[in-house]
Amino acid sequence: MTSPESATNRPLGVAMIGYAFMGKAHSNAWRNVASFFDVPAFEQKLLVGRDAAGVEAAAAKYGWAETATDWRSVMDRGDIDIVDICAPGWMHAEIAIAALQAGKHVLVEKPLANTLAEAEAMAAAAQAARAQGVQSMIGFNYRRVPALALARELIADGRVGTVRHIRAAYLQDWLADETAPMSWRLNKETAGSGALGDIASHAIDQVLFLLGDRVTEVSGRLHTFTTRRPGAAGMEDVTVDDAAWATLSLASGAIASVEVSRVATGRKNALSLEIYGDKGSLLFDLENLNELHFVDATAPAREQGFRRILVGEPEHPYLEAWWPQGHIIGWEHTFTHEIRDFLTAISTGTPPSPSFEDGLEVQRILNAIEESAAAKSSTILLARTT
Ligand code: SOE
Repeated sequence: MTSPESATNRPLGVAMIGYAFMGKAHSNAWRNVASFFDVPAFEQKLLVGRDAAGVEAAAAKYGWAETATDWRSVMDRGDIDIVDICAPGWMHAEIAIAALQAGKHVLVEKPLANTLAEAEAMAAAAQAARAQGVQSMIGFNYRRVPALALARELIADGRVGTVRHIRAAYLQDWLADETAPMSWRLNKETAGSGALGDIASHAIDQVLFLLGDRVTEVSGRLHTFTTRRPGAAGMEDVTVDDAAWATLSLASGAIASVEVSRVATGRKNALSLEIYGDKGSLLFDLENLNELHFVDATAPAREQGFRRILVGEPEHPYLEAWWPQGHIIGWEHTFTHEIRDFLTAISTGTPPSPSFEDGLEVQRILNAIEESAAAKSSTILLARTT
């Protein structure tokens, strides 16, 4: 099983499955990436969605050459080398495993899957495909915020010393209105979980990414504030959480608190991270994503205090490719960086990060939070996997 493009040296053919919010964000990235970064040649060949008229309209808008209504048709096409999965979580495992087995490189949106069993099957398929030169990556796009990539570098360079604790919060309010309608995101069958899988997955991935650490113990709590919402069939049961809390113990001895909500009135898309070490600390807030606040506790006491780093220099991660210094970027650029890293990994044959195994690790932690919450006040020990 070798990827087909290597035989002919033609541009990589890309198919995207799903064209809603994430499909739009990824399409924008596919359209822009080659204008800013040196990436291997590729073509936006095919957009797949179940509704023929909807997918055609989206393809015309987002620059995809053709459309299809059945994702299975992608797997036999010799001109498709990359499958980008932006469909809802309940479809991830089946599509990703089929694509990997057909020798296609796969990028999949987070969370990896809706269940631990599906995530395990996906990680196993990714491992088998990798041995054949077929790459896979999970789209935790916030790893590609330049300020967070810089924070990771500063932590790795020892600039905050030994990290003692980290606060990760991801707060939104699109469900604060109790009359907001039912959707697939509020049903356990289709979404797997609520705020937990949707946004705690990001917060937990950041803890692992920033610290390069491993979670050993989890204690969690989940809550659903509005248990019934208007749906197509009248009032329907909400079967996922509105908000989740967890404390995580890390192998290094650090402790993380994670707090996520989709009913935090006034908060729109507020991912914040605070990292406290014995030599310094870092603060990040997605609502000001070009800023990182850093205190260097080794400086003389009378000079200490948080200083604001405007992450807009060509020396900062990813930024050399964009604008002259100080000309800042936005949320959508994180997806461009993600596609750039994925394409680079394919062309160099280097497995990209975060891998499906990284996605599985996040899924294990999400699962442990659910188990701990269900058991009320228990702590779940996570088995060492590597
Ligand atoms: C919706 O809650 C959502 O779009 C998530 O699904 C994304 O992953 C996050 O980036 C923003 O919020």
